[in-house]
Amino acid sequence: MSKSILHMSHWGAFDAISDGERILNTRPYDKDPEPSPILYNIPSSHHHRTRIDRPYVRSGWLENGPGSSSRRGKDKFVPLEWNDALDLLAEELKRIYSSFGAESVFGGSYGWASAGRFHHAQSQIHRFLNCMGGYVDGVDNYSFGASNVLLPHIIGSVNPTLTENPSLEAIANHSELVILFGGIATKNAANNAGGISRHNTRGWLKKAHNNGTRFILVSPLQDDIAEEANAEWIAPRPGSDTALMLALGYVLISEKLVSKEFLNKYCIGYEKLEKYILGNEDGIPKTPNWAETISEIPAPTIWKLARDMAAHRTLITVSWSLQRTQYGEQPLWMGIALASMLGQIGLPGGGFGHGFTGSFIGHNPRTMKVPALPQGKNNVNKYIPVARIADMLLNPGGSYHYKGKVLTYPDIKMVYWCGGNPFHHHQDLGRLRKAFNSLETVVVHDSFWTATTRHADFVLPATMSIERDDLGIGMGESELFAMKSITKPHGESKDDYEIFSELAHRLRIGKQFTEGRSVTDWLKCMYEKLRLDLSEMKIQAPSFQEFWDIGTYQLPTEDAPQSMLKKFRDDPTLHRLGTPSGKIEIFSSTIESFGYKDCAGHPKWLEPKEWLGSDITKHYPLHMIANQPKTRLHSQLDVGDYSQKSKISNREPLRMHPDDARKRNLSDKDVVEVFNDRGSCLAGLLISKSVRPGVVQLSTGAWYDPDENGMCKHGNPNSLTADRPTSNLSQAPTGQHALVEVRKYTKTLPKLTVMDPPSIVK
Ligand code: PGD
Repeated sequence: MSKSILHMSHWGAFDAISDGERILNTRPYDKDPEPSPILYNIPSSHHHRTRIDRPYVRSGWLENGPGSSSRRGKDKFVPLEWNDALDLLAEELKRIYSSFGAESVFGGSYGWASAGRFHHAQSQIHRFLNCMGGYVDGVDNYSFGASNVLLPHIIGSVNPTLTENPSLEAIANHSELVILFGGIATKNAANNAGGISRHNTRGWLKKAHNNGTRFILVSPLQDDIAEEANAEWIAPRPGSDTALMLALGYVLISEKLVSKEFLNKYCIGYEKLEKYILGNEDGIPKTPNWAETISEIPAPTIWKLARDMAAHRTLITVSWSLQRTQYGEQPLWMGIALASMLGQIGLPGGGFGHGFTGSFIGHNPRTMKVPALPQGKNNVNKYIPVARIADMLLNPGGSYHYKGKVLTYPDIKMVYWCGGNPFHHHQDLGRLRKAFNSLETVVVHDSFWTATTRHADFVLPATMSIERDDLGIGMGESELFAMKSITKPHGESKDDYEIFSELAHRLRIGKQFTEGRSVTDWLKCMYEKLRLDLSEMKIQAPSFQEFWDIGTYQLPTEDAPQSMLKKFRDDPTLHRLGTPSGKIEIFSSTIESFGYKDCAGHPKWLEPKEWLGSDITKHYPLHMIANQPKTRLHSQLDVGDYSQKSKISNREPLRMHPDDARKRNLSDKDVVEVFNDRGSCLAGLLISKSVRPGVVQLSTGAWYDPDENGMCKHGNPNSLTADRPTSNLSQAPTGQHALVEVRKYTKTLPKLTVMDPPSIVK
């Protein structure tokens, strides 16, 4: 029997036994109290028929050369020897860089890829393209794009929301009332970028509940918090949270429960918000009755909740999902304003929290940086907010607003992607297809025949992390893992590093890219840097070999945070915030000066284009929530057993309230068609009372599988979502919400295409 090998993934550490080729058994890391079952997608995906076994080039690209093509996504692929594929690609890179310059290459390459510090796909591609002369980058992210841009104006930086959220321990010990706008979903806490050693959200929620903490979930989905919290459920119309928060503020004002002391000392601009809440700005007082007409939450519930908030140590949290909608800046900003009105920011277990689902909120954070692969310098000064990719490709030279500036889109000829799946993560995938068709050449490295690889011209097979050595540690985590390869690579696949090295040698930038190091040399070099940093802290870490043999190493940590902005509360002069005033900006004159109607100087209720109060409901009366999946991370390993078991007639499950199913004459397990003006997809129906009436929930990540009319046969919600930015300020993605209608699918059920490799020319 071979010995078990410890490895790390975004959804947890695990031990695996293999015969060198196949994984025979996996077991979660023995120190993980609540391991994630997503782990069980790994063995079944490993040698799945959709693994890419060797390099391929799209048949139309070989026939006609580079250029726009509507065959992308439908074409056949020609298998090539590695040397031939890399020679051809090196020539194409030379042509693009010499004819159009580095400004014509989009290498933002957004995506989570796999755990591992060295084989981190984005670092690899950025390093390579920087050696080539640079690339057009994508800034911000799909997770918290609006927060990233808004928060520097409000609290000086996004960082407090990544590192100072009160820990679950602080909540269990100090919070009396926790109001979670958007929840703290266990499925989201299962994943952490770079890895997670101990899942513990459910345990802490249980402890908090036993200690008497009262949880109130504000969400259209009841399971956005674990049962252990025993939460009360308030289910507003999706997208109406800002109205609800404004009315809570109205009660605090009218009952004189506002902490003027806190506002005067730590905030600026409250008076303008108060004027708006009282209706002195627009003639509309934001009363609980007003909020009831918008959110459908009864006014008495709002009155009572506000009084309870003022009477207890209260924590208000806003999830990342709330800002992933049109005007997503508003609930976040208003959440901070509301917590400021209560005056508890900086007190243990009180104040404000954001993005309460990353595992890093449950741990004592590490005190030091961990080494990463240096990416080099990008000499191209052009970038786009990451979610503007289709706009950029469809409007070269077009202008758009961002952070108070007017920018122009570059003219992109080549897209090079490594470690992401835009045909999963972007909105309005039909539009993205048109955008990709306009390109001269598309290059993708991935391990699987995802929808993105099917839309590429060059497809280069990347190893999975289980097939290579790496160093693993998650965001904020303190346990470093020796991620040892468990099996040899599938087919002829290579690490991204090896692929880029071989290309780099052909392009005479080999030395610059590799610095003459093998993978093991790099791992040793990165570890030695960490060791040096530790020795400066008077800590003697084991040698690389000792660490590699033991398998893990515990880095120093600090106490878990008790509350966000504690230091600022303790001393607002010494720890002034990075805002122009150094305080929390409830009104931002900087944002006001941009003159954007869709994001003014203070938080406001702005009616979204698509929500249950809009006219569009005449045709599309259901509000679809396209949230993160339970059975996989994004689209990763959708072919794996655990993800596949959740499907209904091979389609992604769509949840609907029984009243809505009855109105449409639908039964549990029916295959349904979900549609709107932008597109359609099939899904398998799950009738559930955990979904608010009027709402349907379809998780992201089912591999996009369009038929000849563009209908996704599998159930990817981004075939229905709008490619609409949050606002002119952030230009962030809004994939969480869309209006749709659902009907029974009565035609013969089409076979999925995406679960098999594309047509290969022999
Ligand atoms: P993943 O499925 O993680 O999705 O979007 P993202 O593109 O990150 O894609 C990673 C890809 O990398 C996979 O295809 C995987 O096989 C590949 N890969 C893994 N390891 C390696 C490697 O080592 N090398 C290479 N070359 N490839 C590798 C996620 C994005 O989706 C995110 S973060 C969010 S928060 C968004 N959420 C929503 C949402 O809430 N609603 C909608 N409608 N849409 C969303 N999209 C966004």
